[in-house]
Amino acid sequence: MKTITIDPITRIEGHLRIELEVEDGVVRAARSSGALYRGLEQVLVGRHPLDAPKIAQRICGVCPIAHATAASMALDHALGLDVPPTGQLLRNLIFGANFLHNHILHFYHLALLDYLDPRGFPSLGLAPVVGFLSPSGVEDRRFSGEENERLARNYVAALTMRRKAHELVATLGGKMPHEMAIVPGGVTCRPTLADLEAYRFRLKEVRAFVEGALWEDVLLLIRRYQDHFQVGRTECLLSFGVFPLEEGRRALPAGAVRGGRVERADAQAITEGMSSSWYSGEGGNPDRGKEGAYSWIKAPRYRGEPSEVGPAARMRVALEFGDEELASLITTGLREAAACPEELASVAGRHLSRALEARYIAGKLSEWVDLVDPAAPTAVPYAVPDEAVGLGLTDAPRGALLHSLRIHGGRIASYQVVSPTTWNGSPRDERGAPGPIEQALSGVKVRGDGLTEAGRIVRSFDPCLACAVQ
Ligand code: NFE
Repeated sequence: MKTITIDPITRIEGHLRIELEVEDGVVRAARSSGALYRGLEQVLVGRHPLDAPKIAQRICGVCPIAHATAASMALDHALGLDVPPTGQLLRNLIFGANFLHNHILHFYHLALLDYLDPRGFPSLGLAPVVGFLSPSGVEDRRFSGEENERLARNYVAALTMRRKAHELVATLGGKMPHEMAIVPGGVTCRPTLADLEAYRFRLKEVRAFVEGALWEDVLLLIRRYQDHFQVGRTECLLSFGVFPLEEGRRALPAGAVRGGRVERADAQAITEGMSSSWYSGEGGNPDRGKEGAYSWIKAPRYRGEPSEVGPAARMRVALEFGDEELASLITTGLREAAACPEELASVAGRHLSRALEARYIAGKLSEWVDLVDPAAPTAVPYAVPDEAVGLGLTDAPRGALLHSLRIHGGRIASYQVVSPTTWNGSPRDERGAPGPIEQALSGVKVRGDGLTEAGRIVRSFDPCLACAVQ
């Protein structure tokens, strides 16, 4: 048995250490370890509740809109606020644009370099960055010269598309990262017809890229790596759903998958353990010396099970609970990729899920922007009570996100964040059950230093350690 340590694993957000125990070229056990502590939950204690959406956004520069949204939803709940329909549409338009940014970023700039070989294309003007585009240690490259060239061109084009997606957020949210509009009760922005037209104009370009280049490139990757539907698999999935619509519906619905069955999700079934995490005491105080612990990430569980969250969970759940348009998009996508629903929670399935979801969201944003009435109210007034509790559940680009708070004496008395990578990157729980990334790595055949296989599996989850360690 030999131990392979990858520390840090690159091309993700934040600092993740992966340890593999390998025997006869097969991973017998894996450990995923969050190697930094942030503690934004502590920063929020004692603050005015209205500070929460602004401070919580500082958890992450990649998904700040997710934290602004979840914090505002927790305050909507605590303050008993009903967001008016136009306010909700505008929240969805800001958040949806951030999803598109995340998915383009993940495929082209984080994951694709595990497959791409762009050497020898001086015509692209990429010579100065070829070393960066061809990370060392990557084996099993299967694209032809022509395919590599197309992917490398789209890698560069994706940089512009990410800027445009950020501009979409800023058009309604004021700026990006860390937008200014999402508040308890709705949004502060009152878009003019010109703002809406600016949003439409940019969205058209980003949508064309998502439906064209991104979709075609993901399909190409899947066709060359069809066997990756069998690699990095997990079983239990969870989605809180995202993009609230009228009557409590969400455009991407909530649900859980256990034992191959899709069921309604129940927030009461969520627990969070710390047995392998560097926290101790009632309040979960940081304790780097804790015996047997190996991560700053805690171990959330759904009905006691480690559960994968993210696009694969959302697409799997949407096949069951999504509307006809969404279910048919996923069914057609699965057919084109020659895959079945059970294979979504795999390396290839996660890429497919993200691309399908990006197409769906881009289409929905185009519909929603046309529904905005610039004269309609976008927020409701509120008063902050002395005592209250609130819970905000939404999916973020990387999966299920929970914010909860208790208000006492008009101030935040406690604040909790359970982010997508807390779920996916979690360490073993008190039963010794490994987290989803650890499960996905177990049993995998590796070559040499394991960088190729482990990198592809871990990055397929799109981990963000900055979010995971509060
Ligand atoms: Ni820092 Fe985030 C998303 C959240 S992941 S990126 O998506 O919440 O843990």
